[in-house]
Amino acid sequence: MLVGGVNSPVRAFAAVGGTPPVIAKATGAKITDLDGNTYIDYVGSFGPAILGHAPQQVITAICKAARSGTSFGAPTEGETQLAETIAAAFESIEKVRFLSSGTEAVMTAVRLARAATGRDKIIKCVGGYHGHADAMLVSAGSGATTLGVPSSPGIPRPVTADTLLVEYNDPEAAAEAFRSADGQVAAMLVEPVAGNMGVVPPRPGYLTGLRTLCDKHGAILIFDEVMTGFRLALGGAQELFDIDADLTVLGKIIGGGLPVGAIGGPAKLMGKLAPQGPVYQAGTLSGNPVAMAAGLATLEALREEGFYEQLELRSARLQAGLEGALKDAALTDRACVNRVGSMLCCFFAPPPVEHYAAAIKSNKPAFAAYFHEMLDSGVYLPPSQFEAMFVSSAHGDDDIDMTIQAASKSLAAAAKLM
Ligand code: KE4
Repeated sequence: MLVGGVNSPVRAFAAVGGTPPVIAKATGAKITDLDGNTYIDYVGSFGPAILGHAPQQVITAICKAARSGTSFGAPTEGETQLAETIAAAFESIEKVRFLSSGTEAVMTAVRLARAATGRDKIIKCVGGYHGHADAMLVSAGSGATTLGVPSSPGIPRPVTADTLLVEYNDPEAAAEAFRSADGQVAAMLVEPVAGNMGVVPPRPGYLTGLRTLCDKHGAILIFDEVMTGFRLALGGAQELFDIDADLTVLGKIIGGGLPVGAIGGPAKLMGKLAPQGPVYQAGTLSGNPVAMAAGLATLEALREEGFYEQLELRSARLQAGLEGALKDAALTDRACVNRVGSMLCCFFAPPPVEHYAAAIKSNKPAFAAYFHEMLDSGVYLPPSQFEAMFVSSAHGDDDIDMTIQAASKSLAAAAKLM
């Protein structure tokens, strides 16, 4: 009945083969399929489940909010409270607009940047994923040009003509793109930690370099923190790397597992959005009270003393264990683990993996073999080399130990294909 059996392509296991289990329920770090098989889950709904699944405080908040009505199409207290909580965490955010997905939020941030600058061009990184709005679905054009061409049928070429592509972690490529389109660039849109090519951390100075380029060329720096926001720190990558974006895109964690997106930034810029300003943006379920309650309960838990320190310890232990398993499988010259905070991935590509060009050299059959061996061992990884594993506060030491044990066995299977 569903196209491809799913409602989002990555869930269909196309990158790893096989048929995805249908999940019946999830609690804490575990998910259980219809056949009763339980897995240690590192998908975490692709990011939202930083507290693990069905955390009591979030479920209680959802039930309480739902009993008062699920959606009104009118202002509520909860949306203001969540906006205040977000603004308190991000120095660069004075005003917030909620939407219902990260895609919508990116689309709006780009429209706002174009309106604010009167310019059309957007620079994004090859391998950066910012949702499925037409202008974002671009792949590198022919030759050395950075001009984006549609990466999906159904997108008119002119729609992507103003999207320029550069290599992530390549400051010179960004500088060249700004030079070649001098005076025409509305914004640089970047995942401050790339999480959609697998996990690729920013090289020292890269993000600061983008900040300087945007200031020099009068462009807006948009940090797509849909994945990193509240994941890497309360203030996301901006706190971790001590850099302020002009516009911040959020999603995933701020909805506590319910559909939410958000953009945030200085009042002067955000004030251009309707109804205060002329830049139109709207949504029936934007700021939905049940989603706001779920987000608030989630962020409250993240503010607890020591939350991120504990998550860092667990995540570092997992990385060390996976690296040890790679060493035992004699794969350290052909595979590596990249991690920033509680987002990580095991690349089946020679280290270091610092660019998309390196990430795509990954041995996909080896990853697929590793993925299925892990699944058979009760560990559910994101079903693609180009996704991030997420550790939650619900992942206990036993879960980490079991995962490491499973990896030792699974990597042996992968090694046969490398
Ligand atoms: P949504 O429209 O899926 O809520 O958000 C799009 C988006 C925007 N920006 C970043 C950095 C993102 O990672 C995403 C969505 N991430 C993917 C997984 N990498 C969602 C999973 C899926 O597409 O099913």
